[in-house]
Amino acid sequence: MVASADIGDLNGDGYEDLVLGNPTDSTNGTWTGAVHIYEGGTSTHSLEMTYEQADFSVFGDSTSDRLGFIDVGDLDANGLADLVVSSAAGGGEAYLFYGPIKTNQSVTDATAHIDGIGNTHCFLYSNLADIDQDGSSDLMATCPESASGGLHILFGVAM
Ligand SMILES: [Ca+2]
Ligand SMILES: [Ca+2]
Ligand SMILES: [Ca+2]
Repeated sequence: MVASADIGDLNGDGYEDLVLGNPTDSTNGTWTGAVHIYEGGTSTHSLEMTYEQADFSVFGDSTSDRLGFIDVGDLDANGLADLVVSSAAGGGEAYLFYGPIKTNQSVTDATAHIDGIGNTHCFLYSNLADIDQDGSSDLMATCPESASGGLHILFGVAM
């Protein structure tokens, strides 16, 4: 199941890569979830791609976490694409992976980890955009069931 898809140069080779979030992946247990990255370049992929054909993946490690809601942007404004992966664990969590990413990853490899706000769907509908126009992507997290009810914005920091 593809829950979300985005494009960005995650491995830093100058070609855009295809990123697919698959929260029903069960590689490490039932619905641990995964993100699959297909490298762009001069060679072509078949139009009928399977998850097994991904060049590398990010795997969840806890049953029912459903890792796999993704966004690609440049959080630290260094010109390299970064990956935000959300899961349904606990109050909904987000994992930040700073590019370049070139090999299989686990959630324990994430550069940063953000906990949700006490409800079950925080970050699942997150989005990246440069709201303050300083060159860094900013993370918008909608937490529809939180007491404060809504949109939280985490500003990226240019380095
Ligand atoms: Ca690339
Ligand atoms: Ca970056
Ligand atoms: Ca920004």
